[in-house]
Amino acid sequence: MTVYAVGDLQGCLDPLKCLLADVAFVPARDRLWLVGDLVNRGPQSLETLRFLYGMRDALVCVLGNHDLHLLAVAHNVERLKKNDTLQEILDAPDRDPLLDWLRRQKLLHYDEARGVAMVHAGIPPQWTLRKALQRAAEVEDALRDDVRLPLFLEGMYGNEPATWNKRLTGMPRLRAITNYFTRMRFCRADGTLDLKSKEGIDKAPQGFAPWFAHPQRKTRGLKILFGHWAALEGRVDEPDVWGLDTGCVWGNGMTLLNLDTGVRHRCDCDDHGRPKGR
Ligand SMILES: [Mn+2]
Repeated sequence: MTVYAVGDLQGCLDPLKCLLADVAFVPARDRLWLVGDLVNRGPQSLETLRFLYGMRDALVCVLGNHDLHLLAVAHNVERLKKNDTLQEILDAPDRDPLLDWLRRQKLLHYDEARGVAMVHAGIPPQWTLRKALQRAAEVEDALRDDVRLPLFLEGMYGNEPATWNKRLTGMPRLRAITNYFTRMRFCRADGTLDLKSKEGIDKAPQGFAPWFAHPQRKTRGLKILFGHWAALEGRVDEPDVWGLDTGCVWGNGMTLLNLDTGVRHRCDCDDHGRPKGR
């Protein structure tokens, strides 16, 4: 068995298929980890979800902001935005099993034997792994609860509270947790979020740094895989932090990491999220 991790798919199925063929991936034997944002913006969101669902026993997946947005739209608590490419999923005859599988995925995965964690956006500097796992479970529980699910999806939107406080309760608490795991890029050392900037590290807002760069970050030493931040182009200047979003949907590429060897495989993509020259 070989374990691979792939960056944000965003509805780009062909590059994923190319990469899996390149490494001769066998679902019955190997494992594929996904950093989330499986759908949206790209050309094949429905086909991507179906493909993953068909090999779900071989997957470990964490949810991204686009995945949560899909769930919110499907539960009629949010509308599609202009650039969303999710309508085909909403109209699909098999949408229910696909969406039900999606909402049972995690926000944070930790493989104790490998000492590797995976999250869509990041783990805020002020949280230990233990606290992060507990807080991810709070949101995961809400997603799995039929009664709480629509209330959570309706309340999860918004940038406040920008700063974590362990005495937060209710929806503000779940929103802060969700924003850390699925939307964070820049924050202050105390975890205060800036959710507006999407640029690279050289464009950090005054007083802010990438979540992984804070010297006092409590998860230092832990291997962490993440996606979400295409502007980094996979370059992270931290020994144990691996950025896998290389912007396939924006005409860059898709990255597949062999977790056993550390070798990165790449599929270059055109502006439509299709493999280039294949
Ligand atoms: Mn994202």
